[in-house]
Amino acid sequence: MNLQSNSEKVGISFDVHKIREDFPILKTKVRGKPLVYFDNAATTQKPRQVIERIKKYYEEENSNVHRGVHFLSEVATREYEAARETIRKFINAESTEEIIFTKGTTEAINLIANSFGKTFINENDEIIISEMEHHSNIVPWQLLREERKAIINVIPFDDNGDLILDDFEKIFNERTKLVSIVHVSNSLGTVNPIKKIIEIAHSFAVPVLIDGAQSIMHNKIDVQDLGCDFFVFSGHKIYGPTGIGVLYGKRDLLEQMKPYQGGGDMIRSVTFQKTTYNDLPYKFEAGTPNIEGAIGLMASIEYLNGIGIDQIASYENELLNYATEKISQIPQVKIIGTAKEKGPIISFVLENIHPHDIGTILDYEGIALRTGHHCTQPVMEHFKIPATTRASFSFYNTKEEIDLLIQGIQKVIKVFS
Ligand code: C6P
Repeated sequence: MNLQSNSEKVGISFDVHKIREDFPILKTKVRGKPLVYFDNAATTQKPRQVIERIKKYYEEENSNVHRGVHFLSEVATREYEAARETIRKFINAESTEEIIFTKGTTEAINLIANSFGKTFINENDEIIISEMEHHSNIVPWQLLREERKAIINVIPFDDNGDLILDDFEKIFNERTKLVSIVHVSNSLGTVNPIKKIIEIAHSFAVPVLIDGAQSIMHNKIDVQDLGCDFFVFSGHKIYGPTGIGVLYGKRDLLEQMKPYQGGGDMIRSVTFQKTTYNDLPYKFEAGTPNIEGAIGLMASIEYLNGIGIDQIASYENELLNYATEKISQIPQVKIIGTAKEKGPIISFVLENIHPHDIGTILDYEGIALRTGHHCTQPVMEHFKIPATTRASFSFYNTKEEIDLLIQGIQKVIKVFS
């Protein structure tokens, strides 16, 4: 099927076929078939604007930051800090001091578990997470639990994938120190009511960390409006490079927290007797940072701003509804994750066919999706399944591609029947 045939337009300025032209990799052929990329929750593809910005950095600006008085170091520092300001604006943080560059979501959560943990969490203190967390928002707390003898409380979800919040207030007590919760589940697609969760946690004076790895690219995030204390995300899931991510934290908390790692940039002065630390945000950025990554991430955010996050959200929602309707018509398919509010993610299982077989056959059709437990083994345990097949959509996907997926699933069923 010619993916360029039907023009799908949402609003006046969103033309998916024009947008696809910005993503060189979408022209790839997989075994002679056009690539259908539905693994966007794992990582998104990069527009030419990001690729070219990184090339420009290495061809014209490459230098270390905050270290030299020479021209190139000043240019690199200016661009690196411009990236921080772009991110600040994008999520509406109050100040760039609250924007810390990390390797990604995982490192940002580990930073908080280590630093906030060592500063505020002691024996028998409690942390609340949910049953649908990614391993990156479970294991760092377990490591802390081992070290500090802390307690982890888990909010359950129901069989649709909606959090059960009826008893949420009852989990809190004077030893509760943090709620750490995913905004959009990567394996169920559930959009959690984080504003309500934050409000409840704050009524007990407990700070909240939001794992925004799967929400930052689909929805407008306003950290001041949400009122969250920490918000973390990865650059590679928002059309930017790998190896860069962001930790937003409220200034008063970050100021109280101990440094995460020691080294260059995070110090003010060092003697063998005593070291004093740099101001925010540098206190948490030890060593030469990922300069190229920050600049590439700035380019990806500028690109998204050019399209408009609301247009993106509305188009991706349309894709989700279309795909859900089509997939639901196949009797052998069971969708895992039918929450009231969902991001553009569909996990499913097919009766008696292992997801890895589904993934392999679909790969021969040129369709890239993810099979496995998606680093959410407790979610699989909830449904008593080993794995799911997951299709996750981006604004560069089309309804024609979803039709190809449906044909692919029907082929899988035929092969195994
Ligand atoms: N989920 C997926 O295919 P990193 O790897 O640090 O960029 O992101 C970790 C992470 C944390 N939280 C959520 C909700 C996530 O979805 C992810 C990454 C990928 O679903 C890789 S497992």
